[in-house]
Amino acid sequence: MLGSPQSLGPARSATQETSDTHMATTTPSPSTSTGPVTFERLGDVFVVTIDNPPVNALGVDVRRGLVAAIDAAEADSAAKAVLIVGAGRNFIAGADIREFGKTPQPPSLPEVCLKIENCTKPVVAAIHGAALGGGLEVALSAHYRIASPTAKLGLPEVALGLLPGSGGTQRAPRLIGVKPAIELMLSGRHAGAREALSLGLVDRLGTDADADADADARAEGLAYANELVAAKAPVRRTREAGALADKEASRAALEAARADTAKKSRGLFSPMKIVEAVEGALTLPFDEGMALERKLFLQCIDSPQRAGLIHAFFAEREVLKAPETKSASPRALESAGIVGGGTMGAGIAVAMLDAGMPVTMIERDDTQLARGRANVEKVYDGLIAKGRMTPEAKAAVMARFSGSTSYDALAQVDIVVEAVFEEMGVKKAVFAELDRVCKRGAVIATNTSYLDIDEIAASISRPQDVVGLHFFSPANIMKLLEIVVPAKVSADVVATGFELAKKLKKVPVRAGVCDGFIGNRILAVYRQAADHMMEDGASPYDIDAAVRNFGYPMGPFQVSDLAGGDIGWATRKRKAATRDPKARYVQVADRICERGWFGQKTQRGYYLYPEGARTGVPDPEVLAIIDAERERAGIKPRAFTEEEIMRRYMAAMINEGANVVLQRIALRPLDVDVTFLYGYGFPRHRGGPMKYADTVGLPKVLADIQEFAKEDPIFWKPSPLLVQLVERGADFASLNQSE
Ligand code: 3H9
Repeated sequence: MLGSPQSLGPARSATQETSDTHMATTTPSPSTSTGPVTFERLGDVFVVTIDNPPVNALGVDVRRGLVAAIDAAEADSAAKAVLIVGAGRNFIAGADIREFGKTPQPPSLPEVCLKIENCTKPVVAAIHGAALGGGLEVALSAHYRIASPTAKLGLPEVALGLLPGSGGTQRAPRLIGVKPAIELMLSGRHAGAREALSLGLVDRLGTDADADADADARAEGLAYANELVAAKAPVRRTREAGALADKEASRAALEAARADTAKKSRGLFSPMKIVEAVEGALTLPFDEGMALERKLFLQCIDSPQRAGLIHAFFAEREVLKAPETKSASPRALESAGIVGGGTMGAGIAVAMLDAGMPVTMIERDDTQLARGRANVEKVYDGLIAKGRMTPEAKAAVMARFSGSTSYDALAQVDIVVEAVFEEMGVKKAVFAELDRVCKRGAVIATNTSYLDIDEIAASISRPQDVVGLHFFSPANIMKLLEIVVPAKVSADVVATGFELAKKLKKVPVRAGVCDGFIGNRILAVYRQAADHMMEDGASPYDIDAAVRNFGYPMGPFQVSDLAGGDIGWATRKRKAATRDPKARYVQVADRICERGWFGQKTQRGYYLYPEGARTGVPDPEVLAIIDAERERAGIKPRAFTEEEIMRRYMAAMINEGANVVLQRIALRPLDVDVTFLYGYGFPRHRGGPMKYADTVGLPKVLADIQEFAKEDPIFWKPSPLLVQLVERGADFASLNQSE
């Protein structure tokens, strides 16, 4: 429990005994440490330390502790100033996100902030590490702020579907003006300490920050507080700050932000609420502005977007906790080899070069090697053309790149990623070479999208070293990395895959071996649902529009045009022999590909791309092909609403997602969610397909599937997992605990 006023007895009496001697300002009081907030007086300064690992989030105990600390500081007559610091790596990372959606426990954070601001003694916040969200709002409620040079300050609530709800929307504009304050809130970005100083968000920069950053922040904060005491600095309340004095400029900045938000925040709830709350800072007295902020904050808390975004926040951290990352340590990962210099191989090479690794590329002859190198250089030349890289920086990166036509050049590398043609025979030939040349303990990875990695692993003498690393194109940009775990791989190789993802700043998801792993396997199913709807009466343009309106950046037919229709065509031909002859097969895509219309690269696919345009326009000839196919299949087209399109599209995705979890291809539903958020453009505010299913309600999803099954029982087979969960009254979230 927290320090009650009674438990502060010794601290108070120590002060009282010496209150009128010189010692009163130099003798430390015993510290009170009964919870995550500790307080003690050091001379004139009452030091309040928040120690709530891992990131000093402002959970209920911290909030209570802060109130108790301010009360104690007020009561301590020898305390002339108060210093608030964080223990560990951060000042405060914000409100405790895990508390949202639960019954709120008093005191609320706005009350805590007001308490701090109303303190009658100057309060100093000494910031190091993160001061984010509620953490920055606590700092803004203090009267003076000092930040270490590496501190990061921001109001990132928007990324969680929220707005700063502890006075941030009212205090930040008053302190630094509408324009920079609202920009911080709408972007959610973290500002560095120097920028924070120039904005006026902090008053002073500390001088040092290293491994002992919290000790430095405390020492420098203490020195600052003592200086303020010596100078008899007054209490200085942020709510009385004057940055809104120029009413016209403030209003202009607000209206510019409003117009920009209306344009950019497609479907997102909280950005416009931020604008509304900041408008309150301009038009209302502080207390009323705070009441408005609270009202809007609670609206955000209640929105499903908040639940989706917070799910995404935790899910992307949870995916890192695979069994192998807990049980094993990664192997060395200093140097890399890539086999294959096509788009994928070159993209992976760039990702590794960007992470500072030396990369050796293998190609079969000099011409192909030159092409591979050119593919790598093209990426950097693009950056130079946009002014985002200097030729010197490119030269420095390319100095770490080497190429060879001999596998022997890979003898010393720590990891090799094979990215050659998707054909089992070709892959096995490459693996035989790698088995021959690679040093013992090297990780041998394949970037295959579909092939059986167990079979590839079994073809060499060291299956324990073989893992799947499925990058997404363009590999230097796309964040998702599926780490595909074959049966015989050793745990430290899997852990090395996760370590590589960290090095490359990618989001790793552990996947089991099957055709398409997590992402492409599920994609294959909902893509068919889209094809069925197309043949049944919805145009590809209707379907794309429905999917975009759901929040995706693009619809499935636009994606197909971007990726190149020939890729899917080749896969369909490969699978033709094994396809269930009774299963429905829509031939529209084949008709389009037979004409050589492969999408953007051939200037037409489902859409027309006149003169290389990147946004397509609907093509009447495609509609005629679809009509002809409907006729051939004996289908009388019917109308689809957007809602029906999305019900079917999502039901197919969720059902296959459930199968993937059931078969342990994905460890948990959240692994499916992260795969789709980072590899397939799934709208983040919906949290991922499995979270979305929970939001809609599993009984409803199952009922949809059962209804659709009446038309096509082969395609629409309810996943046994979905059925089980509905029978138990459970949801996907119940399966999300890490193992
Ligand atoms: C807010 O403040 C609302 C207010 O305006 C109004 C309130 C009324 N709560 O990221 P890491 C956990 S909204 C609970 O791996 P890093 C995280 O899940 C909040 N837990 O470390 C992980 O747990 P685990 C606004 C949190 O060093 C562990 O801490 N603030 C919170 O790479 C380590 O996290 C934000 O949005 C939290 N607030 O990065 C900031 N934050 O180990 C959110 C983290 O069990 N946080 N955890 O997996 C961050 O951006 C990063 O965590 C940070 C550290 C940069 C601080």
